Amino acid sequence: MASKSEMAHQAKEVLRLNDRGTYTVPTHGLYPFQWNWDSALSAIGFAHFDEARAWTEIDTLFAHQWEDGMVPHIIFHQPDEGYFPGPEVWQTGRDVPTSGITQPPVTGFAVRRIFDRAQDKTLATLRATALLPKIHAWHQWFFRARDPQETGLVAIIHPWESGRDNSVDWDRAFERVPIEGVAPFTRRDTSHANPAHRPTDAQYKRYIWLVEKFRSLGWDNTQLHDASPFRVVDPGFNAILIRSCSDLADLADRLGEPEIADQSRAMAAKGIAAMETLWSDAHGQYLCEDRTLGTLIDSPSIGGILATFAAIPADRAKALAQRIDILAKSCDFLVPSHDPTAPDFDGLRYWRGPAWLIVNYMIADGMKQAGQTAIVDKIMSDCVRLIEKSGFAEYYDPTTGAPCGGTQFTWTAAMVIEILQTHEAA
Ligand code: 9WN
Repeated sequence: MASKSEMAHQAKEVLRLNDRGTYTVPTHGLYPFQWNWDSALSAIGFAHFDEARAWTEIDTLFAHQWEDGMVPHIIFHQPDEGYFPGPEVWQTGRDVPTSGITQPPVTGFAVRRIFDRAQDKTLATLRATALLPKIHAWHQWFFRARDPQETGLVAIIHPWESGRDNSVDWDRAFERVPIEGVAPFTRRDTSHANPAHRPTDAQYKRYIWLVEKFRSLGWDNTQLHDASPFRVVDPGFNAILIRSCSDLADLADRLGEPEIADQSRAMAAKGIAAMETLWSDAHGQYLCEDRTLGTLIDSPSIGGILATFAAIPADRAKALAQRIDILAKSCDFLVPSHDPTAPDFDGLRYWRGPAWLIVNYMIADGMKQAGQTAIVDKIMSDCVRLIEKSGFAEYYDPTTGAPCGGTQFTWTAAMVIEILQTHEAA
């Protein structure tokens, strides 16, 4: 790939290619619908050249928010045979079908970032003011439905909610999910992407077992948390929620919504304090917690590093920067989604090793806030090296930089636009 401006131009082309008018698909073929955190992060890319389109992306997502506050992880805007599981499996009973679980709530962060930079302040104020109570309702839903014991941290009840679908983090807890008794199905993902880059068949059976279980409970979120055999507290996921609460609080102050500001700040403060329970001195990073067992999960993944996206204490951020330096010794491209020296690392398989630009961006943003600038520069320049070497892939082998999963990927392209515009070292 040629110059930075040529790279930015190509990234824009990817966004246009995947633009369906009022929402984008993550990539043609493999993911033909709207995904939740993909849309929020992609809007940050759109905002650099089309602010109105960026706002529309998020508006469309929130037009499908459930009455209880949840924002689903997939909106099935149009029928498409190319993806499994489709609406006929989820059966959530919505007019426009959606899935019945959620995804990392990064919209609060994205909306604040787009608002802060907006050239068209009138439009930004209008759109952000309308979104504010909806995003707040989603955050409140999280603490109500996914933290019934009021610990300050929320659990995911399906690996798809984490956005890190087949992370090593879930393996042990996932063993509690039965593999038998699931209605027969045909996977579609493996006809679009290399099966060696995707989750296994056994994992898919468990993904679907959970969907069938939640469906049998009528997608009633007052029941799902306690009924799920899979309940894991992910530091990365919680950091995204906490960061979005803090950003929403700042936005609410500026838009004259003091009650939303106070409530958001309280949720963020409680979350930050509770995050300390996930710290592991032995690993030098945060770990996931198996909520069913009440124990930390001995798995050195990127979830515990992404915790830096929230305003964690400075000494923790410093330790995480050191942790990334250690990871850099065993791979050529930061940040691997799993420690390359750990036995379960797999550099090609999805969230069990590959590097992802969106996660790199959030980690770098957190490190920047914590003043860890050397590691920010290293991560950002690795992002650009990955694009130069392998184009706008879904994810990359952190050892070789080889492209994995889908191609011409929307959020990867969006991050490229964002990184080239905002980081001098890139
Ligand atoms: C299931 C769309 C999504 C991302 C997730 C990523 C992958 C879906 C899948 O693709 O998940 O939600 O079918 O594999 O893991 O983070 O949002 O890009």
